Amino acid sequence: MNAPRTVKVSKYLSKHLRHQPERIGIALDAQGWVPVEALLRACARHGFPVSRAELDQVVAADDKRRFDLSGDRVRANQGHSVPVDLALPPAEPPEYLHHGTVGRFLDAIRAEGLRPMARHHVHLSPDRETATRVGARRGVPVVLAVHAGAMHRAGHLFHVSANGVWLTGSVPPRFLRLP
Ligand code: HQG
Repeated sequence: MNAPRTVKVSKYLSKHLRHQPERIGIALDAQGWVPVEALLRACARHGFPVSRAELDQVVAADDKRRFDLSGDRVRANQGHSVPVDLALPPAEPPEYLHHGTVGRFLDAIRAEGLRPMARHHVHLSPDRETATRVGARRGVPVVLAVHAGAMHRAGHLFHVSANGVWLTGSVPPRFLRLP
C-alpha cells in the first residue's frame, strides 16, 4: 500500500472511530472498540472498501500509532469527540509537557487556559518537536510549556495514551508558560 493510500485510510478510520461512527452505521462499545468485521463491512457499504491486510498495515505503520488492534477488535487510541472511556490509568507526568498551538489563540489561552475544545482532553506532548508539529497543522506553530508536575501535585489527573500523548482535562493559566 502506498503512502497516500495509508494516509487516506488512516483519516477515514480516524473520522469514524473517533468522531462519527454513526455516519457509517457502526457502534463503538464503552471503551471505543468495534469488531473488525463490522468496521470493514461498514466501510465497504459506504463506498470506501478497506481490506483486512490494509487495516493491519495502517494499524502497524501509522506514524502516530493512532489505532489499537486487540483480537478481533480495533479502536482509536485517543482523540475522540464521541463519549468513550479509554480506561487509561492515571499516570504521573514529567515535570514539563508541551502544547503546540498558533498565535491567534494566545489571548484566549492566556485568559482561560487550555480547554479540550471538541475533544475529551487537552493533548500535550512530551517534547517540543512533537508539539511544534501539532501547532504547525494550523499555521506558524507556537509552543507553550505546561508545568505538569505542579498540576499533578495540585491534584490534576493525567493519563498517557497508548501512543504517548499526555491527556488532562484542562490547564489553568497559572500552569502555562506563554511566549
Ligand atoms: C486550542 C492531532 C482558544 C488548542 C495532533 C488547539 C494532536 C484554545 C485547538 C491531537 C483554547 C484545539 C490534538 C482556548 C486550547 N481558547 N483556543 N482556551 N484551549 N485551544 O485539534 O492539541 O492527527 O482539538 O491550542 O497531532 O491541536 O488527530 O487539539 O489549537 O496530537 O491523531 O484549540 O490531534 O493528532 O484543537 O491536537 P485540537 P490539538 P491526530
